[in-house]
Amino acid sequence: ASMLSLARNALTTNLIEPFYQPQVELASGRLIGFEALLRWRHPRLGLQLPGSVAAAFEDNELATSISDRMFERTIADMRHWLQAGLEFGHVAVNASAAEFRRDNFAERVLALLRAGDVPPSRLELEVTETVFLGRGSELVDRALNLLSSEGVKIALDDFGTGYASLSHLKRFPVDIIKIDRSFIRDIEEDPEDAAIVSALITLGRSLGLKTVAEGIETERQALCLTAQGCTIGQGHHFGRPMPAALAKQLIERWP
Ligand code: G
Ligand code: G
Ligand code: MN
Ligand code: NA
Repeated sequence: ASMLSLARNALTTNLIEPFYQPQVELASGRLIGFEALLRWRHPRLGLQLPGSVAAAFEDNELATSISDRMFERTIADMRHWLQAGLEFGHVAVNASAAEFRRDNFAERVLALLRAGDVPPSRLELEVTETVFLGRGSELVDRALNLLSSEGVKIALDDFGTGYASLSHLKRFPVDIIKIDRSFIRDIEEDPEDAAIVSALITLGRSLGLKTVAEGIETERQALCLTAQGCTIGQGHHFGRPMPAALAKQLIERWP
């Protein structure tokens, strides 16, 4: 069967789900939220990463269904955690440029939050700078401003690897910048990476933004970033992406 028909089938059989990766406040070690990452439990091939559904994302209708599924699931999980009295912070969900250009994307997300009784401030949207480029940018502008005015937080993902036009930070309602893991990997050995990361942290602080360092794999990287004043860390050092049930246990047990 083609990847498309497999993906269609995965949707109808509920095999596409968010995994949750913890985000930690570096200064205190507190758990402050999660990034939701799409995973597909393939019946024969096992757990698949988002790349494996890339073909499905090319198909408009299917991409919309997958996106809807991710928002439905993450909002349902947040609702469940809130009802259980668990303080999980926020959940960050990735949204592609195509998703933002869909009719009523913002309205649909806000309606799901309302229906689930989840405060919009619990949701973060991770976008890359490609959402600002090309055709349909008025739609993106509108969607971002509507979401932001309702309290949804906006994070710029993979910051520093794309166009990184600083005017985007001024023109759009950005709350958080995520420093790409390609800069973090060699931060202790490579003075250029260290300098770039330090500049991004300073930039974020001056603009009143939170900075998330991605792909932290060692204690030493975490310490180095904390010393530089980075606010939030994410990476295998703190935890790998995990199913909702395990994320719930993590919230309950985090020191
Ligand atoms: O999850 P990694 O584990 O492999 O994620 C790979 C890429 O897929 C990341 O760049 C991430 O932004 C993207 N991604 C993960 N989950 C989603 C999702 O639910 N929607 C979209 N649009 N992108 C996602
Ligand atoms: O592009 P985006 O930042 O949304 O995607 C995050 C990607 O980074 C996912 O594929 C996720 O599985 C991966 N990831 C998360 N933490 C780490 C880490 O500590 N090391 C590495 N190599 N990858 C990570
Ligand atoms: Mn991301
Ligand atoms: Na990223």
